[in-house]
Amino acid sequence: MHLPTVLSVVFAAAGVTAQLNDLAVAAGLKYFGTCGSEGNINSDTTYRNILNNKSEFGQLVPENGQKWDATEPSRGQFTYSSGDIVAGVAKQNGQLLRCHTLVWYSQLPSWGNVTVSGGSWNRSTLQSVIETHINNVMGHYKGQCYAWDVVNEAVNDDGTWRPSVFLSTFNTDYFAISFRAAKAADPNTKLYYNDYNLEYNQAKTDRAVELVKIVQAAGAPIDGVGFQGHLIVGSTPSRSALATTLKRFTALGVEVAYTELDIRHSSVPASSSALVTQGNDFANVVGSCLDVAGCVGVTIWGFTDKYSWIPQTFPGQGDALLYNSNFGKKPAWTSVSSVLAAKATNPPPAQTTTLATITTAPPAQTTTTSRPAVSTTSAAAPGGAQQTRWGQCGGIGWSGPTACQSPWTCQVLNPYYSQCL
Ligand code: 9MR
Repeated sequence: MHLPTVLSVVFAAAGVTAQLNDLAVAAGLKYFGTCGSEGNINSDTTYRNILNNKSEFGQLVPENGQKWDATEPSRGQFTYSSGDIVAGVAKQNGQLLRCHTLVWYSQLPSWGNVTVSGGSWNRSTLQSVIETHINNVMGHYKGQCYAWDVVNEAVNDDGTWRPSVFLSTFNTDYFAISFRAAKAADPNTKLYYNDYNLEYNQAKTDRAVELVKIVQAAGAPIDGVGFQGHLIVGSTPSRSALATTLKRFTALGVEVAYTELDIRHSSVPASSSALVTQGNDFANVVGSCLDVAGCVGVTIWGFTDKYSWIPQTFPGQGDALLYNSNFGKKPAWTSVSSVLAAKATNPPPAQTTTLATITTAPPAQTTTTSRPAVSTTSAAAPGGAQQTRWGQCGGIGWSGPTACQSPWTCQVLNPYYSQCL
């Protein structure tokens, strides 16, 4: 039987679907989400229907609609027609909304002959422009955003501060200015610093750690750091290395999340073995989030290879997502669902005994009162216990029973999930 089908049977019996957000929540995350591409929502029904599915994606991010050039195309003139598209879908479906992004060197507007990036600003005038922008945009979405990317991509890959009108005007003071303005505009949303290539734990990561410390030392609020996760098949760090890097930030008292995950092939079409490697890479990233208390969720930067920013930016590369161009689920989808399912069915020993724990909430908050029919065997049972039909019996991170009740046998479906079939 095909794994998604197997998982569907198991989780349907337990009261949840084997879809990514349901599995992620069952595994203890707040969400599994995707960005939504404004242009395709009303033109592609298949795309829209998948995006609408809260069991698959419990959180959405506007891909472009909330950026500065979209929201304040003329100075002091605000428009939300694009930003409201994805926000509206999330609202309609009861999905969380991640909001993206406020102070970024890119996608800045042209304001006649006075551009944000090219204008001759002093501290006072540019601070007023930043505060006006943040106040208006966050004001419009007040109460709707689980989190906001307040400052985006302020560090170069070599660990130096990225040049921008903000850096040249304020040096690093613009971080605290932006986070303070954000707190004033919407005190109840999580305020994030968001960047790519933090995953490699090198000079750029060191500088991002410093950024968080700078904001904190200024007495300004910062709640989270977003690891964008624009990664490359075969060059993605291991699960444990990724977890180590995430923990550098949670040690500072902020939460972390993967915010724009995609893992691209260096050349397409990908071979079948490259598709498997891609699946393992995705599982390592998602698994690292599961391994770190304080990693709240994973967002992929689009779900279908049909629509992705990558081929335009990296010609000849791509196919970086979980669904192919025909909306078929790729091996990477199976790997992600498996690593989530493994955690959902294998909560820490002190917390539970059966699959019933996955029906309502993260393991720490649940009880073990029902649905013994799904799995009568303790997930953390001592040696000798035998798993029932459909139950997990192996896989990376699994510490429960590895034998199956007769006549079922333990079959390896992938490195993360073996099952009694
Ligand atoms: O996916 C976005 C693409 O449609 C835009 O053309 C591009 C413009 O800069 O931005 C892309 O999204 C970026 C995100 O906002 C910030 N991190 C990097 C993403 C990929 O470039």
